[in-house]
Amino acid sequence: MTREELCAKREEVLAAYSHIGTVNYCERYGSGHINDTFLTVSNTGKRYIFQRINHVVFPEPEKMMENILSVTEHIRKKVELEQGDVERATIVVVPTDTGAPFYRDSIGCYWRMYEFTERTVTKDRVESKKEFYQCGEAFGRLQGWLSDFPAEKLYEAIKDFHNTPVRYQNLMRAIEKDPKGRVAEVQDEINFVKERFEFVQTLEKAYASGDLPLRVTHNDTKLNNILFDETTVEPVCAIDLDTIMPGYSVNDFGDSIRFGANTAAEDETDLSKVSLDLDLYRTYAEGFLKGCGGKLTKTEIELLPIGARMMTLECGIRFLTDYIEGDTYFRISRPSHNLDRCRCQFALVLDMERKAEEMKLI
Ligand code: ADP
Ligand code: GN1
Ligand code: MG
Repeated sequence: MTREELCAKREEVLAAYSHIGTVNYCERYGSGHINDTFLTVSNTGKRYIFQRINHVVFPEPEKMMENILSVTEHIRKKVELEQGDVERATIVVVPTDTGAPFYRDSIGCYWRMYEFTERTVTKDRVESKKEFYQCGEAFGRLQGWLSDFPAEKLYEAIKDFHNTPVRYQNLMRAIEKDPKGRVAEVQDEINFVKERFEFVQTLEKAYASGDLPLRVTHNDTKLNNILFDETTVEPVCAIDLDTIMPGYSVNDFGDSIRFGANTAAEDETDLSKVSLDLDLYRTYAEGFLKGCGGKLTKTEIELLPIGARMMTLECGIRFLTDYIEGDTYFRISRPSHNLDRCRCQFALVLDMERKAEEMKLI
């Protein structure tokens, strides 16, 4: 959809939310790779997060929104018991004028609105150890709150989302098809993945043998999916609940490390800048374990460093697959963006391999 088409649709959809008042401002917001996010301000001065859900990535938005409603209700009950700030502890879905949690527009796209959690900020890079510790604590706490959520009630928003062997197979299929003729230029990256075939199976094997429990997890634990209080920099809530599904705790840990403990940005092209910051790794681990409140098993704790390596390798595999397939999944802002992101992830995997012993000791 072109920018103009998107803007035209936005008008149609906002008319379905007339109860919020007249919209005075609506502009692109945030740095997510999947949904189209807009910051919207009504004439009452109230702010909203307005999103077009990427329904190629999320094929059944109705069911995904049901997940979000039931998970946020569960979280609110937990926070109420802890006498916390219920209003700000989780995202709040704003219904349409007819009371629905989303709106389907005339060309079949899905849109939703959240209350903007005021006096909060999101961060794309770790600015202090303290805030990374708190990010770990917040994601750990979320896992604790969800530990008694009935997993069978959850719809699997993206099938095999963090099933790394399946991601590996998807890459092999993309290589075979080579729809854009890009395979020849990424032989080094393909070999890098193939050399790690055995490693890719680690967590699925641990699950199959009963060593690794399936839990209800967030599955997209990037730093910018935590809202921090703008003055105290305390974590206020975890957002982006689209992928809450059964998963492994070690992957929630791992994806935060992949993104936040990298000394470079996710798409850094100067690979000499890419490395694992062991100090940040330790800091996050401490926060996450505190947040989980003793709920992780001995095996899960032992597998935390594997989770970090797995999520980094898997994310690199996903970027590479998308590059080969012609950039249809992740939003890009330059032609080689997905390849740059892939190379950066693989450089980080290499550094994690070098630091495996230290990670284990921590
Ligand atoms: P994506 O799946 O594309 O990453 P997100 O749901 O993470 O979409 O939203 C994108 C950005 O919008 C977030 O990183 C955050 O900055 C902002 N955002 C989302 N929800 C809220 C909210 N309830 N209050 C304030 N900001 C929000
Ligand atoms: C996507 O939506 P966003 O930007 O928070 C992706 C994650 C990746 C991440 C890489 C639904 O997250 O799985 O790890 O990009 N989300 C989905 O930055 O695929
Ligand atoms: Mg996000």
